[in-house]
Amino acid sequence: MSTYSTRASSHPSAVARKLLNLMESKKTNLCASVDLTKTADVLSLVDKVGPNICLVKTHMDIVDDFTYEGTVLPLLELAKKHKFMIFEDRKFADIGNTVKLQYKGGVYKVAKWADITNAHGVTGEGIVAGLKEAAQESTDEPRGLLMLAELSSKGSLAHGEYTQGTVNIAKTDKEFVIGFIAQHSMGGETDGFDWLIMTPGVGLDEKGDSLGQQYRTVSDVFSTGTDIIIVGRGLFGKGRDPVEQSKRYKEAGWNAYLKKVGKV
Ligand code: BMP
Repeated sequence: MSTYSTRASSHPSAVARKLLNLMESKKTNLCASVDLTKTADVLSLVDKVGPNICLVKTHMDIVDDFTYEGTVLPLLELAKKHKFMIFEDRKFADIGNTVKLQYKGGVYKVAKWADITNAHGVTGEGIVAGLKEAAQESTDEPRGLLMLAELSSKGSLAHGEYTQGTVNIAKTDKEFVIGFIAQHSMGGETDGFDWLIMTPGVGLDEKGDSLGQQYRTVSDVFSTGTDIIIVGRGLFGKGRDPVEQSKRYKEAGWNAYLKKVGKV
């Protein structure tokens, strides 16, 4: 198992290289999922957890008072201040031409500001090509895509043949597709791929929620191939102190990583 910095030195994606280097220098593989509905709350949470994370994951379509100037620009400032990257969890799932329009335009213009976004494989490989065209037409900055190979929620249909089909779609673009939202490693090493595995559904205190979410522990997800843990309510849920919790998950994630690469 290679270290993040070794992987950074040879990764074909500029986004992945930047993220892996950031993880090594900040000693964190924690992605904060900031699922809050007011811009002020999003920004305040991000400012608190910023020192302990490598990535902020947003769902901008839940932010009631979203504007580019009021929400995105201050978030980009915080990204500079605390050195983290941004992942809009948009879960695109349409034909290539439509996702191209959705990623580039509309209210959110995700391609303009998010380093990373994600997509389902259900519509086939045109989704990768469409999103890539949108990225190239929107910005000179590097952009990366994660495919949703598996989901954390109870009863998810994304397993077996579906997951394998999604992996095959990811293989169509080695530079733009940087990895997966998944619960396990998706292999690929023998074919020369070095995919980042980002795993949501991580929680140290609860087993799930009332709407089908299922939580696994940090050490459990690292034992099955995770590179980055995605934590939402574990950081900001009722009664929790986000600063304390982000330190706790950062430490748990980093220790699990060190163990995996044989450094402890
Ligand atoms: P929480 O840690 O509060 O359960 O939040 C998990 C976050 O990860 C949510 O934003 C959710 O949309 C996302 N997510 C998930 O929970 N499971 C998946 O399989 C894929 C996701 O994107």
